[in-house]
Amino acid sequence: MRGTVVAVHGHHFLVEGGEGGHCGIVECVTRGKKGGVACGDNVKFASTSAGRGVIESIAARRNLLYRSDEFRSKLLAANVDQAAIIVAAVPAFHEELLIRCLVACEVADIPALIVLNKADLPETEALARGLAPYIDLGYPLLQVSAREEVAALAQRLAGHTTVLVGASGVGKSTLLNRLVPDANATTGEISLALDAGKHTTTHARLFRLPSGAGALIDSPGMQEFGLKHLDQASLMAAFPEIRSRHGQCRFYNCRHLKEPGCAVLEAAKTGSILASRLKVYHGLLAGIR
Ligand SMILES: Nc1nc2c(ncn2[C@@H]2O[C@H](COP(=O)(O)OP(=O)(O)OP(=O)(O)O)[C@@H](O)[C@H]2O)c(=O)[nH]1
Ligand SMILES: [Mg+2]
Ligand SMILES: [Zn+2]
Repeated sequence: MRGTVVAVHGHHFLVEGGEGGHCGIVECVTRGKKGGVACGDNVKFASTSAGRGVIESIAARRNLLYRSDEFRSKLLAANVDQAAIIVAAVPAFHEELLIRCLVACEVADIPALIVLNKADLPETEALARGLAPYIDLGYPLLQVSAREEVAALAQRLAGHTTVLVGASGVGKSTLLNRLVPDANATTGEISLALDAGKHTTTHARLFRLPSGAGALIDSPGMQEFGLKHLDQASLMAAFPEIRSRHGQCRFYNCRHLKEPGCAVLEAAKTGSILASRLKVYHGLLAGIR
């Protein structure tokens, strides 16, 4: 039988059997130590008993969003149409995490949009201004409030499979519950002492949108987004403002570090490239060499 992985719990996977999940949920394991199954994967599985089965193979993926450190990879979602990176002014916004999420999407060839949640909070306005340059980079920026108005986001999601990613506490699961009312996802308070979320969601989970077309994948919030899987060429291609200046530096193999005649460094000097983004680029480059 064929199905879609809708939840990953360690070595157990919930698989929705049949097209659009009309055959119900089957709890599966993998044969041997295969691992590497992501939420959104299309799999072939064999039924072993009522409601249980074994995953036999994973179909070729259209794309895969994941993070990685020296030791391992953490798969976030496979076969998505887009990623919605959720940010908020509370808990404190960390731009480097946003940039790393965007880089991961670029490398995986997944279109990304930025969703500024908690528009009902007064702190949001300043952050919205700070994020405006991202629109010029080509990333759509939507302002929503999971407590008040999510229409702009609902419109963007219709008919697509979208993964929600971002820091803990930004409101991913709250947004999911608004958009998929019977999802009943657990949401958590924010730790005021730590100015951070409490890592309420522990597993990625896919939900069908109520309209029937499209799905939403909720994922656990992260503090860091490891990108050990980057190589130099894909790093340079992952920054639109660097990509668009390709061939404009004096040296054809310029890495935009401190080379003379570097078009990227020039642009940063005049403010047309964000210093914060260039800094993260340099950090990632240093991690590759
Ligand atoms: N004021 C305000 N609070 C919100 C909004 N959306 C979510 N929250 C609150 O933010 C807190 C965290 O929400 P969650 O949905 O659990 O956040 P999450 O991103 O799923 O967090 P993790 O599962 O830990 O990654 C909860 O107290 C929510 O009520 C919003 O639009 N406005
Ligand atoms: Mg959550
Ligand atoms: Zn350069």
